[in-house]
Amino acid sequence: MSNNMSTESPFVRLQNIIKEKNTRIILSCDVTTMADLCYFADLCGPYICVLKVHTDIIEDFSVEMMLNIKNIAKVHRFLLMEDRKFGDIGYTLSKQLTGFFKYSQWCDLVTAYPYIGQTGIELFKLNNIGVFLLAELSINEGQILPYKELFNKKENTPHPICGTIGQNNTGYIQATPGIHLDKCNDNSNQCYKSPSEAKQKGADLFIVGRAIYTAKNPLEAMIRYHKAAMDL
Ligand code: 6AU
Repeated sequence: MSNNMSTESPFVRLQNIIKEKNTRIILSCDVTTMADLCYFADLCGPYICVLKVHTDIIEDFSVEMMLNIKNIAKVHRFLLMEDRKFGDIGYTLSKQLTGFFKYSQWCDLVTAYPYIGQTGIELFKLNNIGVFLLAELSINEGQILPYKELFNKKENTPHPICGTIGQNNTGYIQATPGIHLDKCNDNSNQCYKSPSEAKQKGADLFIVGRAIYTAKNPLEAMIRYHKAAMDL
């Protein structure tokens, strides 16, 4: 079975969801069990446009449960993003899409390094999966990556390249990770900023993780970040 029988591109679906639900939050749900992922998908689903996952940190990953989460995504209207940061040659990428995690069955969006080149972009297009290209990491030693060349090819925008993951005005739709209202770093060099600081540096979408799913009251935190991003 291949992903997304929908004829609409992930770009169009994402834009429609952002408008209809009035949300600019991508929940980065970096939990380690499928039960927790299901729980947060349902709890936060109404407030987000995308649920971003790192499937390779989930200890009991199952495709069947992931397809259940896809159903939750249909109910609450959000897209599923795999934050694998793909960066390999076409042959390996195509094996990864159909391998253990079966991304091709449930993924709407992925993150990828620009090094995948046009070959990689075409592969995601074939699977109707939208790509957010890494422009710069949210760590102190983050460097600007060569994402512009792929973007500037007319045939790549708005589909399959839907946007960038970046910190400083990438010039395209920009999803910014490293968002927190109460902290400025973690213990691993993550650089946090508030939604309004991120907005000043070009953010259109805000990727929020631990600030929500490790909060004492995650629903309250979800609503707080949703509002903070909308009030800008
Ligand atoms: O809010 P946090 O710090 O709990 O989670 C941030 C999430 C993590 C990172 O793997 C991811 O965002 N991320 C990315 C992405 C989305 O590609 C890039 C980056 O530069 N920094 C970053 O934190 O899932």
